[in-house]
Order: sequence, then C-alpha cells, then structure tokens
Amino acid sequence: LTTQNQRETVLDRRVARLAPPPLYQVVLLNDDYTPMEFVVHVLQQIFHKNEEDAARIMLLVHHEGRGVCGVYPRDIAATRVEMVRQLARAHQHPLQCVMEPAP
Ligand code: TYC
Repeated sequence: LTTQNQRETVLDRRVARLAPPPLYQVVLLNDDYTPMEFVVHVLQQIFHKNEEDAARIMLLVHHEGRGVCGVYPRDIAATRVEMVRQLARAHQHPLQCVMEPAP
C-alpha cells in the first residue's frame, strides 16, 4: 500500500534532482547615438523595469560602457536580445545587446 505521504516523497525527490537551468545575463552596450529616452523605453518595455530602475541602468551603461538588464534561462535571454535588436533596427538606432553566461 502506498500512502499519499510516500507518493509525495517520491515526487519531491524527483523534483529535487532537476538541475537548475544555466543562467545568462543580457547586457546592453553603450554607443554615442542611441537616445537616452529610447534606452529607458527598451528597459521598461522588454525588461519590465520601472522608470526609476530603467533610468538608473541606462545611466550606468552610458557611464560604464555596459550594464546588465536581467538574468534569465537561455531561451528567454536570447528572445529578449532579439527583441532589443529588432526594436533598435526598426528605429534606426545602433543600440547593441548581447547575452553571456552569468558568472
Ligand atoms: N550614450 C547615449 C547618449 O549619450 C545613451 C545610451 C545609453 C546609449 C545606453 C546606449 O545602451 C545605451 N545618447
């Protein structure tokens, strides 16, 4: 006879054995031409940042040359990189976005 508790224990062990997915950081790169307002818009629309965080990340990239917008499993990171590239292209801005394994 298998009790409900025993079945839950088996399930818990299976769940616990799943390795966490490798994570990737999506990084925005600075350039001299993309308007600051456009970068803030990208951070709000694609990375779901509030206006304050979006402005903070934009200024970090502006001053430091690059900055992390978010950390995600591979497919989600890749999709967001592609969305940034498409939006930048559509508006003819040279904004660059890359993904790299999270340290
Ligand atoms: N450096 C740009 C400017 O002065 C602003 C900018 C910020 C561009 C962040 C790209 O990822 C970027 N208009």
